[in-house]
Amino acid sequence: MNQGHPATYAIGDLQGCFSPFLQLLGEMDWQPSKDILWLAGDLVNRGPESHTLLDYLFETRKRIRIVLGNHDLYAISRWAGIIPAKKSDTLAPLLSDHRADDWMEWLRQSPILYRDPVLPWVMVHAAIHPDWSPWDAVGHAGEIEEALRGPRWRQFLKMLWAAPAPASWEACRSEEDAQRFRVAVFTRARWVSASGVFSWPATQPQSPGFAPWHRWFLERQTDVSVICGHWATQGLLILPRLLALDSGCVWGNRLSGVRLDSLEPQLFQVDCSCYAHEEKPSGPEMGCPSAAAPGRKS
Ligand SMILES: [Mn+2]
Repeated sequence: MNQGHPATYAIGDLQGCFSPFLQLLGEMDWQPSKDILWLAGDLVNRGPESHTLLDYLFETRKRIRIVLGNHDLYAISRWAGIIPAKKSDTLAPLLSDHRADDWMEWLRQSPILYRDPVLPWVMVHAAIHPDWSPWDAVGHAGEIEEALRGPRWRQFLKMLWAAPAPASWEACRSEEDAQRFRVAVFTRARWVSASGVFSWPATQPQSPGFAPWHRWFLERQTDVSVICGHWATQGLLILPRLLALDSGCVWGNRLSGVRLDSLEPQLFQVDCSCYAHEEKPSGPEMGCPSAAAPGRKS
């Protein structure tokens, strides 16, 4: 264990699955009074209990490090009234809660990239561009964070939704293109070519020459270790400098977490098969029991 550093754990995509989250915290023996928890983004949406989950995270936020995922940016945009609801959206109970403004303001101020001052890990939701050094990545993430926190944050979100992201940095023709590209890299990327052309929506490569972003990244950026989520169909991936933690809880697979301040990452998992349905998860009638936040009335 890392002497003098609090016990630190990281968990993959929660997507509003509050009851497996509490179960996993129990398996880890996570103590909010002294331990730290990292969450790799996509905290909300698709699952049934985004509101209960955000309530818990907001109340324990001093012990929690988060990065924003594509679903979190979507939720902020829905809350701000910038985009209409998608069919698969499960955010209604969250958005109608009287505490929603506090929760969503907290998300809006949250980072896209988290770099720990002590532990050697950098956390993003989806990916880092294979050609971006850690310093470059911090700068690109900072451009997004500044826009989201700044006075023109609504215009920024509207702009993000107004046009698709260019497929490569070289194809960006304006600062708006560059912002759409940065957001897509950090929150949605999976497959990319050796020359840095991304295939945004794809969970499968669309042509030969594409590889998972981390294949090029780990080859080219040798000084950094990355924690990410987002890629449930790839599943849990533990490599020497990569922890890809989305093991598809909301799809009925597992919720995964690791202890980071040990010599080797130590894995914890809980079963989420109560979420396994033929249809996409759609509401609180799903099979998993709902859980109230400890110490609070739900
Ligand atoms: Mn995602």
